[in-house]
Amino acid sequence: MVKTIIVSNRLPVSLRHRNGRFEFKPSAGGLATGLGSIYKSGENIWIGWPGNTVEDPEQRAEIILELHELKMAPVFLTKEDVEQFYEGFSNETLWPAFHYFTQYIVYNPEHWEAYIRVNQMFCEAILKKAAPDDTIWVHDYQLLLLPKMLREALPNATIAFFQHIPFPSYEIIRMIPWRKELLEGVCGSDLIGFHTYDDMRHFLSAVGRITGMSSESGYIQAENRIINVDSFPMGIDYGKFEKQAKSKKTQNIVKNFKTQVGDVKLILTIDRLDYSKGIPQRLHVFYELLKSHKELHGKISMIMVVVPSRDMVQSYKELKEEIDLLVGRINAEYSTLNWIPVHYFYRGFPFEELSAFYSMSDIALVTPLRDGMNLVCKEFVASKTDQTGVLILSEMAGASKELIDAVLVNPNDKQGVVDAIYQALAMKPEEQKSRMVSMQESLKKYDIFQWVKVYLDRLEHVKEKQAELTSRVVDTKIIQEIEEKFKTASNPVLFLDYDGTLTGFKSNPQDAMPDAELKAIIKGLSTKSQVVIISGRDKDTLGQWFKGQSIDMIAEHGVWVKRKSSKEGWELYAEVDDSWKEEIRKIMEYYVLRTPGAFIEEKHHSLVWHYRKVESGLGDLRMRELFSHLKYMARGYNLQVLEGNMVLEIKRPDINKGRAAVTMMKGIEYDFVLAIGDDWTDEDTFKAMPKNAYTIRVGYAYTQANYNIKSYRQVRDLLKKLIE
Ligand code: GDG
Repeated sequence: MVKTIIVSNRLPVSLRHRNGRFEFKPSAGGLATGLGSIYKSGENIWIGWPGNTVEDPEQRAEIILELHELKMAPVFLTKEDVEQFYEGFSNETLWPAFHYFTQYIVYNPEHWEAYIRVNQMFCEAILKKAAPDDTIWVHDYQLLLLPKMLREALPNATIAFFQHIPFPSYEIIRMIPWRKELLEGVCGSDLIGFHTYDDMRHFLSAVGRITGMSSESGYIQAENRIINVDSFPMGIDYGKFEKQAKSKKTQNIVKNFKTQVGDVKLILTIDRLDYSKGIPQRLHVFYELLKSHKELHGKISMIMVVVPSRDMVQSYKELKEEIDLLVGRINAEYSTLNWIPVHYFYRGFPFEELSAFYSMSDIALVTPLRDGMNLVCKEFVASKTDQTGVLILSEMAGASKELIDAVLVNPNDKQGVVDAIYQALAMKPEEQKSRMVSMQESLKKYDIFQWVKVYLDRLEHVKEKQAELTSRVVDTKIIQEIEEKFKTASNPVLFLDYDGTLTGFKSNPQDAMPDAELKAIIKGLSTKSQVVIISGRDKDTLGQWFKGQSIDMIAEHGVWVKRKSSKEGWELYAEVDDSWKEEIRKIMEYYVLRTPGAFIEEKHHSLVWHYRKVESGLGDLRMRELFSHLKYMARGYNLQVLEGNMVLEIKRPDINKGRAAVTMMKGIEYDFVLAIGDDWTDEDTFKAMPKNAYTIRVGYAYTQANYNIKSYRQVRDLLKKLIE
């Protein structure tokens, strides 16, 4: 049976040493709850690091057995792995880069080596458990290389990746020396998920620029499959927080806590210790609030929970000291005998006490400088079962895209946040309620269970889409069939497009001339069959490149034809009316002037605007602009504007490769027809072919052709077979 393997750096349990023995403490995190129904069922399993080092082989064996009972399998990391892979590359390179803290990025090749090594260890641990068709769902930035490693070992597996932290702009990613390997690593997946649309947009742009793979509508076109990239904002276990807040236990804690803090308005902040969370900035805001609003003294307190995290890393140690100092300063300056401005805790709390904090607070101040999603703000909203309270939320948290009824703030705007707190303190109960109700409705609907479901449904959908495309891929059986039919045919014909089909693309189109191998293939084919090169190229270039070959040629998408039998040379297949060219050329020239690297190619029946050599992104932008400009002009002249591979072409609509191919075949009985092409202009050829023809599109795009083939290299291999 096909099983699902969940993989994350940390298992949903923590291994602790206690009096020479080990014990496991389950994690109460949202992800662990959400995925519980998945990894606990059937043969499924969760693979990851248990969070502690174990050197003794006997103890390791014991742990493996115990975890097996919990449907988990461990990856054991050594102290060195933890230092270099986890604290090093993951938390000192990727974490700061992905959260836009470029000043903290450490570029250490040894850490990078450890990152590769540990990703490989994860891969090996998975391969011990995985069958070829299993589903493997990899989580987060510590394992960016893993999807590709898995793909190489298990080409047919379903591999999904979800990143819990932001994905930054290309400008940041490009700073990391190992950016290409990291992106290619993730692209081993079938589905790549992020919390927000901005993250996915940044990822797609980085993939396009750094790996060269293009994408359309969230689908990356990889060499042999499509990869879907999408946004899946993660939810919480809403019911659990709501139920706990209402429980007797929590309400008793609330009563007790309230007596202790006294009759004050409470502002709650809860974070892991991390510079991305903006904790010192928040303390500066609170200081400013107390300084500028003396009337609030004695009437408002902050509960600040900072959960210890990564405190072995230098920048975190410094952050802890900064927070300690700031809290000390505020309390020293403003405390009275019966009022403490900041109740500060550097530790975690049991769930029922956390719930009490959420439930009793009037304001949650969630102001990270950058956060992938932020679950604390969602948990606060779910816990406010009496629908009072105000959420102040940073625009830099992924959650702000969903919780638009929060009071949204820019965490760098100190006065703005001070004002937001003041606004929250003055907010009427009706307004609090209407904002709260609307946020609660949304969080209830898109909870963690829904998130898992939507993600896995999408994964299934991608696999179906891939299957549709691969069912048409030319395999050895089809190659054999084509070979047999070709070799027994008495009157075969081959229609072969040139660029992208018989040869790769060059940044200068004139450099893509046929090499010796291609010339030999064409020569070989032409002794056994009629060969028609059917291209958008101009007739002079084609004529020169295939001089002396015994073939037919169709140039400029069917304007010109040269028969091998005819002594006349090139014949005009279509009436050329180029009265429109002057005006259109002027427009195109204007776009060339504004776009370094762009140039115009003039053909008899068309004008082509090339942007292959233009800075990536800019070329696309200008092409879209030119497209809409030309579309408007084209109507008046009855012309057609077509988007090709890094080109925009404007031409008469009745001239196309299909029409030329049909004219060429008229009156001749062929018993074998093969047409191969790589772009939209070849779709006209495919459509025009007789029913029994073999039609093949290069690349994995949707097509009218019967089959797809990977690249021009495979086309050459196929053609070589025909002349063997
Ligand atoms: C990463 C991304 C993204 C906190 N204090 C206590 C406690 N917590 C729990 C909260 C919450 C979790 O920790 C913190 O989650 P966040 O989402 O706020 O932040 P990260 O840890 O940075 O998580 C983040 C997340 O992944 C999910 O994709 O949202 O952007 O950085 O669930 O409740 N739990 C208990 N006691 C505490 O004192 N029991």
